[in-house]
This record gives sequence, C-alpha cells and structure tokens, in this order.
Amino acid sequence: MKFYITTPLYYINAEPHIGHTYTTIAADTLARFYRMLGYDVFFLTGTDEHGQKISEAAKKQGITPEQLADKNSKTYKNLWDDLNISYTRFIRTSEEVHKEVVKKVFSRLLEKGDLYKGEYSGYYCVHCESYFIPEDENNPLCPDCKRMMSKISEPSYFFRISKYAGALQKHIENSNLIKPDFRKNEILNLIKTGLRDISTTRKNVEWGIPSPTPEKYTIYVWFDALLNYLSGIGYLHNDEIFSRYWPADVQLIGKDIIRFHDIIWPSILLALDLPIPDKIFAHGWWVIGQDKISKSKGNVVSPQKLIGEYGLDAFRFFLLREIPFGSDGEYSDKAFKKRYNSDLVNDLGNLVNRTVNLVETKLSGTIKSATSESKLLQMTRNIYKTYEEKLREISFSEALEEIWKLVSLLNRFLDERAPWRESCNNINHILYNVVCGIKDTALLLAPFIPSTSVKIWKILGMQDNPLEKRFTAVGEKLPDVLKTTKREILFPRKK
Ligand code: ME8
Repeated sequence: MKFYITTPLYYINAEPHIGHTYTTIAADTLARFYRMLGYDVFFLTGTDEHGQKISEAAKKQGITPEQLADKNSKTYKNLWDDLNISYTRFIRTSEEVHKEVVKKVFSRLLEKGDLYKGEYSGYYCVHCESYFIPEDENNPLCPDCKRMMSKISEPSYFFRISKYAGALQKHIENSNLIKPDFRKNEILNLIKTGLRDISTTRKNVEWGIPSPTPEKYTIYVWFDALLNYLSGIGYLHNDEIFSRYWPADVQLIGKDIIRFHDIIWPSILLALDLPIPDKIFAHGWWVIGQDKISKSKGNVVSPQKLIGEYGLDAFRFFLLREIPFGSDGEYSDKAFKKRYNSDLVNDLGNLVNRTVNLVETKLSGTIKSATSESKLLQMTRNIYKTYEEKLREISFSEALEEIWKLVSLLNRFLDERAPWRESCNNINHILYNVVCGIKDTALLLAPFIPSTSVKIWKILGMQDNPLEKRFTAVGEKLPDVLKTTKREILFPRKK
C-alpha cells in the first residue's frame, strides 16, 4: 500500500514563518504515521520560485530572481531539516525536469484544444499571483488580500476550465475530495456561479517557464506550480515512480489557496485524463488578533525563536495540539507556555520521570518480565484504535487527546497502586505495566514528536529504534529484562 502526501510549494520571496512550518509539520506527522502503519510513503514538499512577485522581491534586494531563489529555497530546506521533516523529495520549480514537464503539459493541452488564444483584460494581484474582477473599478482592491491590483490587457492563452465544470462538480459531490466537509459547499457554490476560463500565460513577466508557443510568453506561475505534484513523482519522465504513487492520497494546503487547489487543479487533471487525488485538506490560519500571520504583514512568529526557547518537539506538539486542524487559531506566547507546562511538563514529563525514578530506587533500575494487566491492555488497545481513526481523518488534536488519555490512565494507575508504599509487595508487576504503557505512549507519539519518542525509548532502556517500529508493537510485551538508563528531564518547566 502506498501513501502520497504533499504540501504547497512555498514562495521564496521571504523567509518561512510559523504558518509554513504548520502545514509541513502536519504533513510530516501524517507521513510518519503512515510509515508506521506499513505504507510505502512518498512525501513531497519544496519551493515555488517563478513569477512577478518573486522577480519584484529580487529587484528590491538588488539581486537576480535566481539568486533569491537559491538563497531562500536553501533556507526552507535547511529549516525542514532542522524541524526533523522526513520529506522524500524537495522539489524546486526552477529544476529542469519540472520545467520540461510543465512545457509538455502545456503543449498537450494546446493540441487538445483545452488551451486557446484570447485576450485578457482585467486586474491582477501580484501578491496573490491571481486574476480578479474587482467589485469597484474605481478602487480595485484584491478581494483576497485587499491590496491594490493592477490593470492588465494582454493577449494570453486560456485554459478551458468551463469545459470541465460539470465533471468537476459531479466529482466533488460524489467524493471526499474536499476536506474539511464545510468547505465542500463553499467550492460547489463557486462552481455553480460559473467558472471563467483562466489565463495561463503572462506577456511581460520574464521570470517564468517559456511557453511553447510562437509568442515569447511565460507560463502563469500557478499553472507552473500546481504541476509540481505530478512532476515531483516522475510524471512524463519516470513512469515507474509515477504509476506507483499517483493519485495523491492527501494534499495539505492552507485555506488561502483553496480556489487554486479545489477548482483549477482538479480541472487540469481532468483535462489530462488523470485520476483526481483522494483528499485535499485545507487547514485554517494562525492569526494574531484579526490578522493572518504573514511575511508581508510583518507579524511573523519565528519558529527558530520558539524552538530555541522550548525545543523542537514542544513546537511541533503545540502547533498540532492547540487548535483543531481546519479551524483558525490565535497564536500567543502565553498559550504556548500554558500548553507546554500542563501537557508536556506536568503530564508526560512527570509520568516518565517518576516512573523511572521508582524503577531506580525500588528495583535498582531493572524490570523483569511480568504479566500484563488485561484491563490496562484493553484500554490501551481501545485508545490506539481511536488514535488511528482520528489520524486517518487528519484530526491531529483529537489523536493527541487520545495519547493524553493513555498518559492520564498511567498516571492514575501509578497513584492508585502506589508502589512507593512500604507495604507494597508487587512493585515489579506495577512498574512493568506502567513502563509497558509508557513504551506504547512513545510509539503513539513518534509521528508527532519523534525525538522525544526516541529519548523515552532510550531512558526505558529499549535497544531498538521506535521510529522504525510498526503500530503492531502497541500492546506488545517488554523485553524479558529491561535496565533503565540515566534519567533525563524531557521538558524543563518554564516560568
Ligand atoms: O501560496 N497560518 O505559497 P506561500 C497557517 N506558492 N498556514 C499558513 C499561514 C498562516 N498564517 N501562512 C502561510 C503559496 N501558511 C503558493 C503555493 S502550491 C502549488 C503553490 C501556509 O508561500 C499555508 O499552507 O504563500 C498556505 O497555504 C501556504 O503557507 C502559503 O504559502
């Protein structure tokens, strides 16, 4: 079984912020989860490097678009490596192989009559790289970002999206393509109001893929960028990889780019006679006050700063735990600290710390094999079942709630059995069961906070690597003899 997951390709006009890390960490968590279920996973991410917005940003910095692209795509890639992102391929739209695929697709649609020459006369928002009709011609503000748009009138090649509107509508109505569910009607309403054919070339934008047409145009940046999801897994150049992974199973995006992904993208696929992805999931925005956190608003929250202060796993955990995936969420330092101290320090950290402390003081650091308590085991299995369901539904916060049910269960079990009492005569049995539960907790945590999972594994004295395990190991017995290692505070309390 295969699982193909993608993130948007981020623009390289500025540096990444918490919003970009959000989508990428979410995708990484799903990729790791499916690997632990035994799937053959392909995880694609990368950078979107062409177009007017990038060339204007480069100009402002006094460098060429290529230089800006090289510099900032490296920043993205390095950050993903620092964030422990297990991508299979990092694609750049400036790669030759991608450019060739885009040109071939363009030619194919041209031959088919799905691209035709016309005249675009209207407005363009450079920030959104998007064509719009303004509500008020005297004050042509972009309906999305509210910036002033520029008027353009130019010959252009149009994609006959109108031809596919009916098939697209039917597909959306009869499938689970659009997630969360509440987005489905939003998109269907847009389709029902009528789709206008879209322009796919720019006459005066030099920084882009040259169109395979007699005129020297460049291909519209969104038409170029969307095709990465095909070119990144071998479309038209590596059939073996492509046929293994296409169609995509989950495409994660932010709600800012649903029109491109839920309407234009599947229409291009219909035109290419390719199957449509299984799910396109749009998450909400991180906001501060009323404002979306964004590079251009300058209200960015730096991932590096939070990681420096709290550690990488605390950062990964906070993003996926704090707000339901799909809804907007307000970022605040206060909420971060609160979540950190309550969930990671008090619940998880304390469970591991006091258990290992008891193993050291009461059992000289060695746990011997014992019988598993069937009730505890059954509850763990039930928790795992819901956890798996929730992650398959892409509900990270609910999956994490399940893990924390296990953490509370183990903390309660320890309190009730109180192996620290002088009169206690089955200390090994009690601690065996708690340690076994912590081992299972570490497995469930692995997709979310992999380094912590490895740390817990080591503290317990387990020899192998939890990241290479399958979830079938949940509920399995511990090795016959387990010697815990030196204790380490997983999450130091923050004042
Ligand atoms: O749109 N909250 O790139 P981009 C949550 N290149 N997520 C956020 C966010 C926020 N405040 N800000 C950004 C592009 N994101 C195109 C995509 S795909 C073929 C081309 C995340 O750099 C979210 O995933 O503007 C959003 O969709 C994406 O970054 C936009 O990144």
